[in-house]
Amino acid sequence: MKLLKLLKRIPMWFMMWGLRIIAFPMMIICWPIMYIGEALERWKQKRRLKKRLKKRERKMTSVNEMKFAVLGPSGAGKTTLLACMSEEFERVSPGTIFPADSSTFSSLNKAYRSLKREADNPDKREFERSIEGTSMLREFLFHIVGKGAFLLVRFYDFPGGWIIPGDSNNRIVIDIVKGSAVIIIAINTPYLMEFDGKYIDEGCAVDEIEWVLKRGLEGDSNERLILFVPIKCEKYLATPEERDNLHKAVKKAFQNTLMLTANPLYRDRLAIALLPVKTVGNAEFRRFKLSKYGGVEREVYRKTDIHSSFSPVNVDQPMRYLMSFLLEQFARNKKNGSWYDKFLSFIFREGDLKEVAEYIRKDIKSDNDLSAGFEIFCGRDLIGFPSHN
Ligand SMILES: Nc1nc2c(ncn2[C@@H]2O[C@H](COP(=O)(O)OP(=O)(O)OP(=O)(O)O)[C@@H](O)[C@H]2O)c(=O)[nH]1
Ligand SMILES: [Mg+2]
Repeated sequence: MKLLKLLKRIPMWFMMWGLRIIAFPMMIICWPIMYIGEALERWKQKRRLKKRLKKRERKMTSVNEMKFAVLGPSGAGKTTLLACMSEEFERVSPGTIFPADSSTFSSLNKAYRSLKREADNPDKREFERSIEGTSMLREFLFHIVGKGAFLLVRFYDFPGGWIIPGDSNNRIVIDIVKGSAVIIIAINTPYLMEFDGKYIDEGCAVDEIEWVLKRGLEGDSNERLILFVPIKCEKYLATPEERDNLHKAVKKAFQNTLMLTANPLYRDRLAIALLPVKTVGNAEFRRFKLSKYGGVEREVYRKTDIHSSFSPVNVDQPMRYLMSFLLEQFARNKKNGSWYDKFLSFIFREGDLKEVAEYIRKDIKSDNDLSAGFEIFCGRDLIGFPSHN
């Protein structure tokens, strides 16, 4: 650079000394060299910046990859919930999420389709098991796509038996919870509500879930969203009184987790909400078929009407909550980024996810909407709701 500046000055010096006869030829020789040199330097700078941007992008991918997981015992309905959440969300808000690879959602689509087929079957009054249990850890990837930017979301489905503390895969579940910004707890509602919760240990595994949560949350300072999602709860959402009873039962069962909201270690970085959903809509719990040992052999569900069809309610909402939470985190990380990150983001016109966040929040239901029967226990602002709401 110093040499380039010198080349610019040499003809000027000759001009100042009155030696125009030398100054003009010097201009013709030095200035083109100077311009070529400067262009070369700019090109080198751009290459260096590009390299650094690539490095930064690598960092962004790992920083901005968000994870979530569903916890619940075997048969609670985790896979079904994941399938319905993504399908229903995609149906009501098309063009927002995209599978990151072609195989990602195919197994979930299959689960969704067989649930729908069973619900729509006009020849059967009883609603029977529609999918097989999960036998191994499955990972799913999708992108939330905004204007020139995207957020990679990874989520996990694993066999419910893995949450039992003695299980050899229990450590994997704890590690998944440790790495997940959002944890969904799938509550097998009939076990919580029937016979005053007599069979709660068989179908809800509250102690196991709270144990995994405790181990997964301790020792870090990350913000988390915990969503309690009661499923198979068509029967328990019919009237405001029944909804109230459901809320009371969830609060009583998971009181240890809810007590975290009073703990100064967690208070400001934890959002917890209760979102009961109807995944099927037209099948209600009837009774437990008991084994000869007195335990539950299976649940019996009946369609409300033989001609009724699959009619999920609010199944897109858990997806909206978790996405809104992840996008809120993404926006805050970006706002609190270094000046260098902001500068690069400006220079390269990096897109943002503001519009997609607005789109997702447009149809989000809060606990102000009494018909939804939702309750937000803490962390409204972390989810993206105004805190005074
Ligand atoms: N009636 C009714 N049945 C449901 C609902 N959701 C799931 N099921 C049934 O419950 C069964 C178990 O659901 P899964 O989604 O496989 O449960 P899971 O928690 O993934 O179980 P594992 O994979 O064994 O851990 C399915 O065969 C469905 O037929 C629901 O909302 N209502
Ligand atoms: Mg499963």
